[in-house]
Amino acid sequence: MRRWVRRGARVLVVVLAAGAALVPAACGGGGEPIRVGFSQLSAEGSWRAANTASIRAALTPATGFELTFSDDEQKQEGQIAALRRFVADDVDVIAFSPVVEDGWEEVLREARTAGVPVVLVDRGIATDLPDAYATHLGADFRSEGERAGRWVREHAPGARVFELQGTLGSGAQVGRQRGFRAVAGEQVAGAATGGFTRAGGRDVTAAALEAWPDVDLVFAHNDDMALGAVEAVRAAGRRPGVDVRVVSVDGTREALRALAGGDIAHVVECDPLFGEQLARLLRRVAAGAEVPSRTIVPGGEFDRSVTAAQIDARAY
Ligand code: GYE
Repeated sequence: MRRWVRRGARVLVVVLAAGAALVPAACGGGGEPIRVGFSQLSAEGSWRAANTASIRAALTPATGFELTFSDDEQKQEGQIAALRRFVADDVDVIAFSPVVEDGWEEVLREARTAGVPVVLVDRGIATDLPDAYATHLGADFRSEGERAGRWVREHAPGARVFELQGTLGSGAQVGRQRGFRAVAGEQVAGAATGGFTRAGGRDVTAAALEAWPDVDLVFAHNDDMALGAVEAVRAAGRRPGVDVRVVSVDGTREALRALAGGDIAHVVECDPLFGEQLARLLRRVAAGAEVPSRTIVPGGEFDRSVTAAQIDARAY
């Protein structure tokens, strides 16, 4: 009741201050806007930029949302602080993309006590807390790692692999590593994290090629690092695609271009453009409707047969 009265008053203020033109936009089809607090883990690369753009485009006053967006720069403390602000603001729903899997219990308990539902976006969390969150929308990272591993088993069964890991402890790193190792674990000669960035991928691959001279395949947990790895292979005087093959995850336009050109050997797709799907889910959660505990965003795979038309059609 308290909520309804106060929100009603707030909408009235908007109408009075901004005039009639704002009314249909703010209502987005009749009701009050759904107030969403979203903590994005950072802006570390092209996948994330596309993901943020897709979410922002789907959660607008015209579609019935009032979005408070927080970019928390790869810091879990920053994300926890953002979540606390959202609870204090009494938003209708919290959504967040957790930078790592562990350490969310306390803040999720606070949200639960305050009655604010939480939606996990993209990466997941590891917790024993019952009903820690309402639902999780994102790709199946383990299956992405398995598919990369299957490609390696089939096309490079004798290769020695350097695994270029994403942010340690993140759902994307943990899942991709588990999946890959379950299929092609015996081929892994060494692993190190490049933090999901291009510069990280380049520097860490340069060091790995020295540490493990027999490495002739890099499995990168994302495209930005894969592109950095290609640079490092070249700088070491070795030929990408010939002396050292690179397998990756995401499917950015730049990586698909490198795939067509032979610098990258295979790409497993991870689709960041699920903003509209998130909007539908948030509407249901805000309305207190039943939602599945997990929704998997599907993704395909690209090999060297990728066409110019497919590359041009990429939105990220
Ligand atoms: O693959 C990578 C980004 O969590 C799925 O995060 C996401 C990953 C994505 O840094 O490019």
